[in-house]
Amino acid sequence: MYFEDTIVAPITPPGTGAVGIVRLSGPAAFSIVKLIWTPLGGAIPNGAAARVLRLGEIRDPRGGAGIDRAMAVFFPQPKSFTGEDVAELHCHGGAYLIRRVAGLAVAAGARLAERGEFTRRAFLNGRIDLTEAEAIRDLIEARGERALTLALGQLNGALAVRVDGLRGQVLAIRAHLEAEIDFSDEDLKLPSRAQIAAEIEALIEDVAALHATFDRGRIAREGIRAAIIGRPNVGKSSILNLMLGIERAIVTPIPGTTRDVIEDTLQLGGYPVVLQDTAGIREAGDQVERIGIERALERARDADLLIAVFDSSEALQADDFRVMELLANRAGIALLNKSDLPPSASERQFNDRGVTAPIIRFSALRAQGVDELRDAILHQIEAATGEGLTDTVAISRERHREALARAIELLRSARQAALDGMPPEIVAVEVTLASEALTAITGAVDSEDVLDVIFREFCIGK
Ligand SMILES: Nc1nc2c(ncn2[C@@H]2O[C@H](COP(=O)(O)OP(=O)(O)O)[C@@H](O)[C@H]2O)c(=O)[nH]1
Ligand SMILES: [Mg+2]
Repeated sequence: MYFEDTIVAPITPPGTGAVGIVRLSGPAAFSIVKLIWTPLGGAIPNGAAARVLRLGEIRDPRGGAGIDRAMAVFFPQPKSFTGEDVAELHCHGGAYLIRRVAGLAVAAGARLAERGEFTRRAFLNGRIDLTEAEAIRDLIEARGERALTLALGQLNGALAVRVDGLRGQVLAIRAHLEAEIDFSDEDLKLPSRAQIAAEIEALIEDVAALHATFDRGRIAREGIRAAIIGRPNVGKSSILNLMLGIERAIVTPIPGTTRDVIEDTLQLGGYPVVLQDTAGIREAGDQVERIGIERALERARDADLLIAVFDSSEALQADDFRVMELLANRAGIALLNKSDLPPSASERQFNDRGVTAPIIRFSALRAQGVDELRDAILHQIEAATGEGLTDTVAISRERHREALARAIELLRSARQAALDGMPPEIVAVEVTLASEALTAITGAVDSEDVLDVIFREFCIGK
């Protein structure tokens, strides 16, 4: 499937840089580049031009004015990113310069590419499947090591292979059912209904296992949001600054200093952790502070993890008890800060009030308890992402999750139909729909595959 039009776009970010690249893709990509760019030292001999960067000059063909001294490279179809003829001009990275070069290409017949259009063409031309296309975006947007590993694995086809494996299982079941439909009156040993139901059950478990990787994928990509909460002056902002290693939030002995939410990202175990410092929660306060407290409560609600801070040098008070209540039934950590001072609050009081979160003695002043806090956060991440952290496959998108959920639902009703002794055609319909749901993840299509499996498994033609 090839497109008639040739698209062009700067593929490096807008702004200034050492190099800016303009890419063209489509049937006229080469002729357009040759119109605006001439190699230094004469024309390139035919056949010697592919995939080699060459120095040349860009000129406006209408006026002949020189624009830039730039490199060009040609990737002939089909072995290019999009599967079409692709050419790139590696120019000097000036914002105006790059716009001018793209403008020349448009004047010469190219059309400005839409967002993601190169990748979209790569998919439509069969160069990559949908999961690989998504992986390209994930790689670019990765904010931590985990996200990179998952995205690269997915780009290399890890998710596609896993989904294909599941589809293979579906096809095998379908082949069994179709054999029953086609050859039920012949003398063939066919799997029993209970056997088919058991096969479907095993498949449901495998699909569910992949479905369960969603949180890991999401957390790897987006990180976890950890809200630092507590009454005023317990040391929340000091803790944020200490964990980040920079003076991000203002620290003063005046209660109610922090009013808006201040957030920044920390890397822990390859996951981004978005730490959010919030206004101290208390009953009193002026109007601005009250809005800040509202926001703090909001963040506390939305956070994946609560880091509740208490001043251990003072007796616990009503506002502290309110913070403890926020910890109930949530992933949380309690920090007894200011442990460099003589203690007035003890762990026992937390236990007595039903706090089940791990309690860490901390001193932002002396930087004590930092390792314990990091470990506790990591522990929470591991709990949220599931055990198998070594698994390099994880679904990362709602689209994947919905497709898998649909497949599970269809397989459950197929299993039930098999157990109820429904005609094989009925079971086959559900199973086929499940296969289509899985297919939607990679965008691959199956039809001949079913026949292949039948012949391979049953050797009918012998
Ligand atoms: N002694 C001692 N003082 C601390 C500690 N952490 C914070 N403080 C002090 O407590 C006051 C309030 O700190 P801040 O971080 O602004 O608290 P927040 O209102 O909870 O954000 C400041 O004067 C800090 O220097 C600590 O671990 N030990
Ligand atoms: Mg503060």
